[in-house]
Amino acid sequence: MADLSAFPITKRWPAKNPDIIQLYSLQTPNGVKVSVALEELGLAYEPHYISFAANEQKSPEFESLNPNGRIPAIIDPNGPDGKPIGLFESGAILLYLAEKIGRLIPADAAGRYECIQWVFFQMAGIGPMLGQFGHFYKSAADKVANNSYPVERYRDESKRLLGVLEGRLKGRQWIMGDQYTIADITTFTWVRGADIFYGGREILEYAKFPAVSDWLERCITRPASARGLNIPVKPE
Ligand SMILES: N[C@@H](CCC(=O)N[C@@H](CS)C(=O)NCC(=O)O)C(=O)O
Repeated sequence: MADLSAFPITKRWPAKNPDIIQLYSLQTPNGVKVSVALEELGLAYEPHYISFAANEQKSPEFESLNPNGRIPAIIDPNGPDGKPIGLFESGAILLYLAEKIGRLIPADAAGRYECIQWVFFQMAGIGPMLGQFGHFYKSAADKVANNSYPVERYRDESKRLLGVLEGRLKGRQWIMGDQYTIADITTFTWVRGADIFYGGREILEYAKFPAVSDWLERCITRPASARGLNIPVKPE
């Protein structure tokens, strides 16, 4: 049985089965990226619900794994050289999981870098911009009641990025063409999130991005991806 005692997070969220991947997460756009990938890869894992309501992501135990105090994070008891590894940052986790199994990422070097390029495009663009849009449009709407500037700024930048994605997806089934990859997973979770969490579908004019809308539908109806969107479940 794997020894995870070097990871203080396991004291607060004990592993029932320390031999499988431990996931610390919540059903947010960044959180579900990892459960979707784990489901798609068919890997065994144990999800732990990190409560934002209780600010658990800022607890010393959680921050022992991710000093940035944000979900998602994982421990893989069977990391490189068979040793346990802890990881945070959803893009790094997706890349690690895809390369561990050799799926959800193109096998050839050029395709691999192209895929990583689109993962970075999401991590540095789509995620932060749609996230700021959601903050000002929904979460902090009362704070900007007399100032339309932040909403307009992030709305316009989000729409511009959706336009870039539209161009990429036109004539393609997935971001990398025929293969569903971590580039799709990291991106669709945010395009979905801006709609369902922030109610942004109309103001971001999704109707003007038909290739994005069709692709989003293809992503969320994949059985494994659909399962991952509902993990982790809030404990009773
Ligand atoms: N770049 C990070 C961002 C992670 C992130 O912002 N997670 C949010 C949830 S989607 C979070 O934990 N927020 C809680 C907080 O900021 O206290 C990643 O992709 O993993």
